[in-house]
Amino acid sequence: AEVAPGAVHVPDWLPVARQRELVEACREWGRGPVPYERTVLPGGGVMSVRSLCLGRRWVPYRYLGAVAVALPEWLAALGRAAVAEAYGDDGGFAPDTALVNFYGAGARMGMHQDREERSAAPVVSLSLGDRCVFRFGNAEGRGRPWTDVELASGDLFVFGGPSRRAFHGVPTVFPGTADPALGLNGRLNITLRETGLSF
Ligand code: MD3
Ligand code: FE
Repeated sequence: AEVAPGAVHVPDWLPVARQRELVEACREWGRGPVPYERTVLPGGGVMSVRSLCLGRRWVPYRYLGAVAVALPEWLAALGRAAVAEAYGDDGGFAPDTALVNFYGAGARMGMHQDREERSAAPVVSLSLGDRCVFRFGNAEGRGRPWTDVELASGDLFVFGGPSRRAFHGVPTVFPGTADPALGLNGRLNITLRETGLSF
């Protein structure tokens, strides 16, 4: 479903077996040299989400060159397949970064824009585990109008074109709603991005 121009939601895109593999990969990355961490914002606020970055390193609000953990080619290929699924063509999508967000009990993400990437490429979002409310706003500011969409495990969302600059956030995660077969207590979101930065 096209929620707004360039914003395409594909519910239940990933089969459960693939979701399980992704959850296991997310666990494995967390045991590596770049653990999940709460981001401390320049104003002193601490995000409730725990994040990990593959490929580039992200600090608020920019990417750094040092690549501590490579972005696996199979994950980049999944991103290309995702763009092809949403738009009918992968458009040569070549992500160099995956940002993985973990939402434990009570975690949420305030309304924000993703402006660090120097590329017109879309962002691919994959959801795993607990269901949530994803709030998709407008490019002018944090306020209304917005559209609330429920995201469930296995859902794909691709944000390109005009939707790329829209404010968005995750106001609510519904605890205990993940398929028990996933063995995940909380919600994981993987976003694949082209930073457009070369180091
Ligand atoms: C719309 N993550 O990592 S994914 C983020 O579910 C982020 O963890 C949320 O917002 C999450 O920056 C939402 C959906 C998403 C990701 C990137 C976007 C929507 C976007 C970039 C531009 C517009
Ligand atoms: Fe975002």
